Amino acid sequence: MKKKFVVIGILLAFLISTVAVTTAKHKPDFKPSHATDIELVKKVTLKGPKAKGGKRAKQASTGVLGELCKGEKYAIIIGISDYPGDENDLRYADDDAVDVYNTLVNVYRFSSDNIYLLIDRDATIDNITAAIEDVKGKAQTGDEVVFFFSGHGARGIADDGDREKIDEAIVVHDGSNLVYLWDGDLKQLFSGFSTSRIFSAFDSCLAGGMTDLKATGRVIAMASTENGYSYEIPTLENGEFTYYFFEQGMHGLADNHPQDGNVTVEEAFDYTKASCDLDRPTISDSFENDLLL
Ligand SMILES: [Ca+2]
Ligand SMILES: [Ca+2]
Ligand SMILES: [Ca+2]
Ligand SMILES: [Ca+2]
Repeated sequence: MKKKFVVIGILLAFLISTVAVTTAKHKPDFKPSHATDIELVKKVTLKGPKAKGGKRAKQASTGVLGELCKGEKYAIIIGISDYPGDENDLRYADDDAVDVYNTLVNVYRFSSDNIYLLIDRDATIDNITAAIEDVKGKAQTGDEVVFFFSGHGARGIADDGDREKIDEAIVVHDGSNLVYLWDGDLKQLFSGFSTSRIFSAFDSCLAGGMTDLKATGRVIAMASTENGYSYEIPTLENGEFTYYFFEQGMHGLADNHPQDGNVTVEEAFDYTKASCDLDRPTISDSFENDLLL
């Protein structure tokens, strides 16, 4: 938790816990796939200050605004700093989730009624799958769905319905143990949506493995390559990717292609890629032209 925002954080947590959280009505029956040779790949919390600099990269943004969302906007936001036990805890993944929540509500005018915010102890496999099924039941053609995860990643050999030799997972929990939600499982959970307008973002190690969620109309932004680490930076009080994408980029700093008062997902990605020193963000963009949330 950020020290200077603790009071605000407590207030916000109170508000969220009393009014804003939409709880899933679905009774989940989803079980993640069995896997072997699992290797937990922990997000790295930087010890010292971050190096200066940045790189120019090939732009993801075309500068042309794609079709706008004319329907409802839904989001599932997950951030896990406090995993069961003390071995695997992070510092800023919970802050990442709160910042993404605030960005969607304040910048992109999402209704808090349509946001499932699952932080720490609430980010159980059952709550996550129930939230996805809930949104799947609600979202109509033309509606928009955002899925965000900040926490650890893992790799392993999973029976998750695809033909990959090595699978990547996001790491969640069931209240007492770590639970691995594999790329093939997520692909299955995200199949059958009525809308193709789905943006997902992963601030975790090995996030690049989540390109498996690719489908027409979707954009997937990932903090790292399929083999790379992701980092959280104390001076930024966030994961590096989340900070540049949501905290800076989407709050206006990425608005340059064109500078029109809107920050598209592709603009935010370009800004993030150029700004990150440690993360190596990757994108899978199957949305025609630029996606404005
Ligand atoms: Ca813990
Ligand atoms: Ca897989
Ligand atoms: Ca713009
Ligand atoms: Ca695009």
